[in-house]
Amino acid sequence: MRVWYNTDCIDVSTVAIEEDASPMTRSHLWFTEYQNENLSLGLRINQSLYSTQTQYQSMDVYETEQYGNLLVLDGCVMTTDKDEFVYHEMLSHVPLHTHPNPHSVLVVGGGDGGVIREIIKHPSVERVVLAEIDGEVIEASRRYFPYIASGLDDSRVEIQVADGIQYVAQHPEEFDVILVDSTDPIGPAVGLFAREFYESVARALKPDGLMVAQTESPFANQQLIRDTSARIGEVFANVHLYLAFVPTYPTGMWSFTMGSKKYSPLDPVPSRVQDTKYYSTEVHKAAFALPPFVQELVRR
Ligand code: SPD
Repeated sequence: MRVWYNTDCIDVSTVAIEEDASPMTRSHLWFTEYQNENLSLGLRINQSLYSTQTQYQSMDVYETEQYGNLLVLDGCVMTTDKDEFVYHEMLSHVPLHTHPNPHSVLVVGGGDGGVIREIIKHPSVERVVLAEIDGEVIEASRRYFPYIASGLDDSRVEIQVADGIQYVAQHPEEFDVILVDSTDPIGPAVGLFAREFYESVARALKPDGLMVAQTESPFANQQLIRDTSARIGEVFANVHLYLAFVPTYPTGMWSFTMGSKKYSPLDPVPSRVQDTKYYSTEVHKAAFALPPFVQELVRR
């Protein structure tokens, strides 16, 4: 059996579920994310748990042998049970330890809830808005990723099933921190990488606010990182790129770009959270030490 799904994940890609010649004791099914013409990630799957076409994207949930449950949107790996903590901790705790006293936080995208779960660990945070365009992602996460979604019912969390671009435009000077937990820069997420969006984000932030966006892989998405860093740098007084290692994302090396009106992330406040598996003050500082080939991408 060989079933191919056409997707648009990162330039040229497809997703395959195909049999292999493994012993009968293991599942013969594999999920493959073809990241470009020459690169793929393969995960043995025990079973397909859910598959649908929402109003905005295709969505699949698989149980994998290596990484637990896997969420796939438009053919791209979004998160897995076993390695999600890296991405969610680094997208949230780095900015929340850069701002000295964050009270109100907006998450654009991120309907799985992983970033929300981390944000509410901060005692100073009084209000968190999740602006996710696709309500079906939220529901699937609650059902198949209960730990990742576990913060969504916190009393400080307000869920808006809404276009994040419009939401940001309609809420001037409201937030201390805005986090852009987007899908890859295809389909509904393209606008989240545009200069106009970053200008709108700057307006939605308070005068000392800051933002972070996930900005893909320095190996696989160099032009996107150049463009994004330049755009955020044109809008914010300070722009900084930092790195983390996410095993199931293309190449494993992942980047985040911070735009800050006032505060520098290079001198974080002491850690306010105990139960992290990746984030620490030392990791925070080290994440901004860039290899020369990455420095080259963000040189202004
Ligand atoms: N190629 C993977 C990019 C995924 C970025 N967002 C993931 C959402 C997890 N909350």
